Amino acid sequence: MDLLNDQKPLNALLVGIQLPKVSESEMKASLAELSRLVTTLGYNVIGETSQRRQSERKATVFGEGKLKEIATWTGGTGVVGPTFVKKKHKAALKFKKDDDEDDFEDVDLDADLDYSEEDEDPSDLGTATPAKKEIAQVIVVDSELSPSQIRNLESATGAQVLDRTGVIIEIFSRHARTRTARLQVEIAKLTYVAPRLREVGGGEDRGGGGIGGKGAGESNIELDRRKIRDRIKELKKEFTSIAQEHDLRRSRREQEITVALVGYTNAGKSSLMRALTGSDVLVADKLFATLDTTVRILYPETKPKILVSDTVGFIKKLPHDLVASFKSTLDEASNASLLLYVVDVADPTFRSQLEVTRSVLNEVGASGIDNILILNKVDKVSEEALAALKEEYPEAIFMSSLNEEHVANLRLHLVKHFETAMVDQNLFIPYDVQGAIGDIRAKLRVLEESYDERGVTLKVRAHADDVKRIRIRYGI
Ligand SMILES: Nc1nc2c(ncn2[C@@H]2O[C@H](COP(=O)(O)OP(=O)(O)OP(=O)(O)O)[C@@H](O)[C@H]2O)c(=O)[nH]1
Ligand SMILES: [Mg+2]
Repeated sequence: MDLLNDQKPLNALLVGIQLPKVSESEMKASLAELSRLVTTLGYNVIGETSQRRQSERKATVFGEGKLKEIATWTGGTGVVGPTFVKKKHKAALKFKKDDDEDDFEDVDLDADLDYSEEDEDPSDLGTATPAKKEIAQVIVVDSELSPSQIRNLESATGAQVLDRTGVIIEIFSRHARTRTARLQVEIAKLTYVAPRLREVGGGEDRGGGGIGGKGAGESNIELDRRKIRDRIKELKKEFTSIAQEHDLRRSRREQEITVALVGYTNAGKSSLMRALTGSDVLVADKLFATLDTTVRILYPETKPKILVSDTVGFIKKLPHDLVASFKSTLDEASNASLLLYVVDVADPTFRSQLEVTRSVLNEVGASGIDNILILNKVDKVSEEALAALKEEYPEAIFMSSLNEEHVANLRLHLVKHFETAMVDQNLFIPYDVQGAIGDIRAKLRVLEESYDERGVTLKVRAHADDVKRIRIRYGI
């Protein structure tokens, strides 16, 4: 992980494991996305390659031929050292997180590695050729690897090896700004890093020496791991207390109408939030710009007011530790009155991105909530493509969050959406009832008013519950 903090840009080679169910174009799209992620971290991507494999769990990850090809990019031997392939390391243990904070259980991340050989398809080999003198110092594999797999690849390539999960966690870690986001990221990061700890300085054999005796390296690692466990416990405790504050704030909002913007990273959620609420949330052409939930009022304000919340974006193969850590942030979505699924329609993979969004939201229990599909960034697609999309998604709202007219239409659509659940009622307020008129004007939409000698009659359009609350409060 140290290399990630290095100042000068390092060259990276991206490598994909193409599983049987993955098509050629899906593999390409996934590598293109990985390239954006890796560039976000400041690396210089110099090439990409992939290999078809039956599983992601091969001990050497790729076949002999592929490893040799990768080594031409890195200057390595292309051969996994004999002490590596079948060697299991104590440090490969991960402690399973449990709801009961004191109960950590060791789980071996290398347990289900497959040590068998697999034939290589010659058409996969040699497709990548390094440009002159360009050497990759880093290999980024588009999957999650076990600690032994990382070690084996490093042995064959002589380069630093990162996996997709590590890359995503690092980006989250750099973009986290608020205390909540930082805590969540740090918990996820430590959970990811702990089992991958190893001795620095190539002392990978130190832990294995002597029957029954612990090598110096191993005990150091164990010590570090215990420190990490303690730190995670501490962070979780701190987080629980913050989470309670958040819950409190959320339950105060429960009476209010909230619209949550959800969707893949970079879809344009924050841009839409800005446009709808006139706020200045961060908009950036980078992945995972937003890691916290922000809540603002729909502008111009409606009565009752509509709250809009912006949430963390999703990505394919979102590391599980991150989903768990960000669950409370996503709770914002599961408590919303309406979800806006924001999609970047100019991205050729938007359909699978929508799938990812749906499945993560299912996981956090937000699947039953009303939703509207927003196909955003229409300014980036051709007229013909747009016409075809309109047939494919007749229900969707097509728009650009950069277009004021489109945004105004969406606002109107939202207002109407909530109004259909409203009823028109007459409220009679005798002159001797104090405060009621002001309260009603602040909270409900008043359509008409008429006065007589006994009091005021207001015709309001509002949710039946809200009207009932006012009636009870003022006895009217
Ligand atoms: N052309 C075009 N670009 C847009 C549109 N909406 C957003 N963008 C751009 O897309 C990029 C990402 O926008 P954000 O609003 O930060 O995306 P996000 O969904 O909040 O992304 P994360 O916070 O990373 O999840 C920015 O460069 C925006 O300017 C649009 O309608 N058209
Ligand atoms: Mg954002």
